[in-house]
Amino acid sequence: MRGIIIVSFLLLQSLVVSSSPSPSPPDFNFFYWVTYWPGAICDSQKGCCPPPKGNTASDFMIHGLWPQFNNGTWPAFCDQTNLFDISKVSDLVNKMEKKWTEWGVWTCPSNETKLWEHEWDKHGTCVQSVFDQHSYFLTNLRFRQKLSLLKILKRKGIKPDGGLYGLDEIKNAIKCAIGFAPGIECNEDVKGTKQLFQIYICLDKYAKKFVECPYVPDRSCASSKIKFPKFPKKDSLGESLSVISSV
Ligand code: U2P
Repeated sequence: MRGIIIVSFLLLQSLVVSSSPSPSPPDFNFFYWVTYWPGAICDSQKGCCPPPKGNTASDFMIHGLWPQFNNGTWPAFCDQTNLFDISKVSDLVNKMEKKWTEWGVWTCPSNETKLWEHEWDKHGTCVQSVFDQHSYFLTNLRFRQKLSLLKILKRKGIKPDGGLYGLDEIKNAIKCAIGFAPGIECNEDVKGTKQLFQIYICLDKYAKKFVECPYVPDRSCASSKIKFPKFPKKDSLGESLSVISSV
């Protein structure tokens, strides 16, 4: 009888182990969660095209969640066998249309799903030890919901009004809210003024908590004061298109 109990126990154990393989730990070091400011695309040399549905929030847009190595390099396009499949995120599309669409550069009209496809195929396929397609997109949306960078900046008087603000002032406002300074990427408006383009928030390799950035990208703001451009107006579409067609 005792023998039967021991054999049954061992059998049960082997079933448990084979039905829940332990996932291999991520082979990268941390994540950047990156958002961009559409105003900085539209008043740059390249111009922009608003997303086709036109129902985006007047706020930072998600760019993506990027796995990173501590030495400043990153993996990309890791798996050709699991490319973007919109049917896997159909329940999230409504939210993605508001918070994660591309303000197209060069291509008009802007393609709604191109950025989603690109982000999964380039970055998502390298983080499958942590996320499947659905949880990759959901995690981005949750961070966007949890962390309102625009509100954080506005609370410190930093507004998208086309004015100049201290780079350190912007970093400190975010550090005050989440405990860690972000990386800031600038681009230039048509007059060559450096402006706030993208914000890089560092997350641990499971994307569970904010961390000190092991490596902050040097994103060439090269100026102690940078412009915070206005959010593009709906009727600026014609202007944006003419910028593009004149290039
Ligand atoms: O810089 C060009 C693009 O390379 C990806 N990138 C850049 C810096 C970095 O530290 N990590 C990283 O992944 C970004 O890829 P995208 O999704 O835009 O193609 C970045 O824009």
